[in-house]
Amino acid sequence: MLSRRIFMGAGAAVATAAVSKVAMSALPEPVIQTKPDTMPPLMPATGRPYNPVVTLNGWTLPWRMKDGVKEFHLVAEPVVREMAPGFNAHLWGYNGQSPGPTIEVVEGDRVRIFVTNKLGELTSVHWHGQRLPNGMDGVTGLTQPGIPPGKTFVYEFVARRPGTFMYHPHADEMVQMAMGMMGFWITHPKLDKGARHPLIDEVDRDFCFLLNAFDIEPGSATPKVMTMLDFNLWGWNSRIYPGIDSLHVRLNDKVRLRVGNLTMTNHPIHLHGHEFVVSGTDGGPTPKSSRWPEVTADIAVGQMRQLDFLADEEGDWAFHCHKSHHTMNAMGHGVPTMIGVDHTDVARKITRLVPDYMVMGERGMKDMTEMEMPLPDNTAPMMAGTGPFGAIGMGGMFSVLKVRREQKPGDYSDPGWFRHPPGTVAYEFTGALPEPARPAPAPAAAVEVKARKPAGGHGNHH
Ligand SMILES: [Cu+2]
Repeated sequence: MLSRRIFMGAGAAVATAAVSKVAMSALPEPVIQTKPDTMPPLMPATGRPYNPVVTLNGWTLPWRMKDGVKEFHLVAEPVVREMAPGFNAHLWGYNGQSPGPTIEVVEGDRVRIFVTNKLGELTSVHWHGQRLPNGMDGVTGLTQPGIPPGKTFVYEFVARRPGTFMYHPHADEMVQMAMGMMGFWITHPKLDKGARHPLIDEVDRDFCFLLNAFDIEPGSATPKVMTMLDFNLWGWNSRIYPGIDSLHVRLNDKVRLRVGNLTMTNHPIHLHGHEFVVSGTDGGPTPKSSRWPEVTADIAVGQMRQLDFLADEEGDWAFHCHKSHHTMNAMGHGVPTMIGVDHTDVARKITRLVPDYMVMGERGMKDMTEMEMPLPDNTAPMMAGTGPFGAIGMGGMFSVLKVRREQKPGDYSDPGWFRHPPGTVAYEFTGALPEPARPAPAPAAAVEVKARKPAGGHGNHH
């Protein structure tokens, strides 16, 4: 539950005649979120108006206005994040979740962020991509001392240019980012009533999420923080499919997707059924003359891409990272390829010696999605998700864009699976075939039939 305690009254109007207003005013009470659901957009009740974003499996941090300044309170702390149903990770984050809440402000806003450190070590917050005074840039040792455990620091600056930004620690960041400390920041353009920004088009739906990666052994809950490349969980906002919510839009909506990458590799993010343009980066909106249609945007490490498109095709459209290993959950990388190897006989012999031996991937790996395999407690299956036609067989960085004619403006609820008009679904050919189709035979010769029991790596399938 989002405990949206109202800030008014928190300070009970202390007379602040001669004392520093920041030092003496009570902190805004921190707002904590404990659920990983996608929260509806937070309509601004105070400050300049703007069209809010929707954070996938996340939320926007409420603020209080104090003498014309927008005040936020971030709390860096250990959190339990449900990454997918049945799988909880012990991460570090902000205000109850990893990633932290999205911060939304308007160009020209003066912003004050209180950051309380409830971790056992120093932290800081770097406001990735912002124009700000150097001493507010959040680099421990370089622009400020680290925030000691138990202490609260104050950052204050004017959100000078509109765009999409991120925040993350610049203190022991290998560990703190591997543990899930990051968040989104949106600075909406300041517009006079009825005015249009030359480069930032108005959209009907505006979604944002961060790409992140974890290395958590099957059966455990805490990430291995030394991992550099061989992560086994590829997430969007610290969720993995089928834990990532689908994105629900109305037919002919103008849609914006803001995607930031705080992993250690690039992610080609691919949308089915539509073309988008890259309308912005963390450097700001792109000139219109520089935009061309794409269906995949490669998002490099430390980058943000803002993708705009018209949702003019009804259906359930896959939306995913195009690196096929990033649409899988924890698995054993040490598994040999068994496609085409007929090991019926050898498996029988092995089973006499190793009773729990399981023949893997003889026809490909898809069998894994339908197999009832015993998994250690607190482990997400490698490939999962069920659609209207059966197992989807995906994990990791995968979701679905649902475009519906009947979706109401401003309604973000799940419309269910698409009901395809008759005659528009791929179907089986039932006429006569020139030759009967047979499963591919095993290659006759030169096959190394060496059955190894998958082990090592983060192998959890036996
Ligand atoms: Cu990827």
